[in-house]
Amino acid sequence: MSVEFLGDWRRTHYSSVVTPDLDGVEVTVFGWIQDIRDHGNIIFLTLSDKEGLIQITGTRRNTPPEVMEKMKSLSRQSAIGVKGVVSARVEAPRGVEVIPREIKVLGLASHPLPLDPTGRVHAEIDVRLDARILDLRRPEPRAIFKVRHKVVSAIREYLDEQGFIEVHTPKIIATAAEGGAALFPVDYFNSRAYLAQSPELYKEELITVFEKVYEIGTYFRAEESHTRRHLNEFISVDVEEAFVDYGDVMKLQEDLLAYVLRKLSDECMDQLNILKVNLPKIVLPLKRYKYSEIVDQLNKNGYRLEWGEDLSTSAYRVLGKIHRNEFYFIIDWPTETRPFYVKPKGDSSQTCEAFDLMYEWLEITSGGSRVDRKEQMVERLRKQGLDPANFEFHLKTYDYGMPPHAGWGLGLDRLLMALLRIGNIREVVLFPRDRFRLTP
Ligand code: AMO
Repeated sequence: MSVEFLGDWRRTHYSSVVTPDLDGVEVTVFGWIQDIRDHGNIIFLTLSDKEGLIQITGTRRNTPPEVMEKMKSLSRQSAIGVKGVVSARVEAPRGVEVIPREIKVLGLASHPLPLDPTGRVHAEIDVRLDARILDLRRPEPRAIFKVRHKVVSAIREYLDEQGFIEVHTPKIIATAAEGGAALFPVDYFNSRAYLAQSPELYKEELITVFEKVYEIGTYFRAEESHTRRHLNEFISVDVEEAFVDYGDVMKLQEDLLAYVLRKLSDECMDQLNILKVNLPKIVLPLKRYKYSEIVDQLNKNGYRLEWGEDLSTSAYRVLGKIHRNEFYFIIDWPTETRPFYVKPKGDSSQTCEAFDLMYEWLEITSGGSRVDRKEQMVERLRKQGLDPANFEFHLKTYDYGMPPHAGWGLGLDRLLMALLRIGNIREVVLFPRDRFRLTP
């Protein structure tokens, strides 16, 4: 079968707006063939477009013979255009179908396909990711990415409304902001550069100009760990604000979360139904547990943790059991567990003004108040074994009037996992990058 030209054919209707009240109206629809059922005198073809499905029904009585022949030879997932007449019929899905007059084959699918996009045949995640485009044609991934889109637009709406401006900071950088171990090096002409792990230092500098900034960006970490919550490339929503502390930005974080949840329940019910999930419920303010309380909770539940230690994956798993269906903050972490830019609390340097937003076992966000005095910054860098000379440009900003400030970085992919109760980060990322996957 040969592929035809689009010519002057243009879509008149998406599938979703072809409804029984259009009975008798001529329409042009485009899409991909999801399914074909050939009963001889009658052929049903399910066409899928970005809005949903519409049934195309060819019959010996109403459809030209050459169109019937064409329908018989079409392959599933081919892209086609159909000109035909809408027919209201109760037995058809959604009570409506299109009787084709003419069909154009616009893009052929060659068989066998590596997986079945109707989802009737189960496929493991690696098989699905290898054929990700076909996989994305299944209703569930489509629903996930529509929800993801809505989450991103809700975040932008909310932060814009609060007076933040969106910024874009460099992704090719000269020095690490989040520790050297997890940097991806890049050949940069005659020198060595790295892929950005976060916009941390830039966003802190920018609050001395714009006061309230945010960035939704792609970041890179060369972590070797292969887990269900880490990727080597991920999206973070970063916020930074001047003249506030970590309490203020925690409030911003939870208000934003409530806004996103409201938006999804108002505008994404169809997708949530496809995914069969109920959104998590939250009551504000979210609980704020001190790190020391978390240590007690873990020890009471049989997990040995000394004050000062960072939480391991198995500690998080225990926390997940204690805090089922709960979004909560862990605050006031030991200073040693946090990066150099986080501000130690009051006179004590033992704990710092840091927090994580958690959902059950999963860390969604980390943030805190920042070191805003140059001398303290130099001291913190040295304590963490970093050379202040490598941070010359950042330290210079402190000479131009660095106010107290605070902010956070929210893992967008992890937020999706929590909202949709999905256990593997790869399900919520279009083309995930991990140690073993660089394609497609
Ligand atoms: P942190 O390193 O905790 O903090 O990162 C912020 C959030 O980003 C997400 N995240 C990841 N998601 C997927 N794969 C990864 N490998 C990965 N690493 C991190 C997590 C995490 O909570 N500069 C600070 C933020 C701040 O203080 O403003 C930072 O980068 O959800």
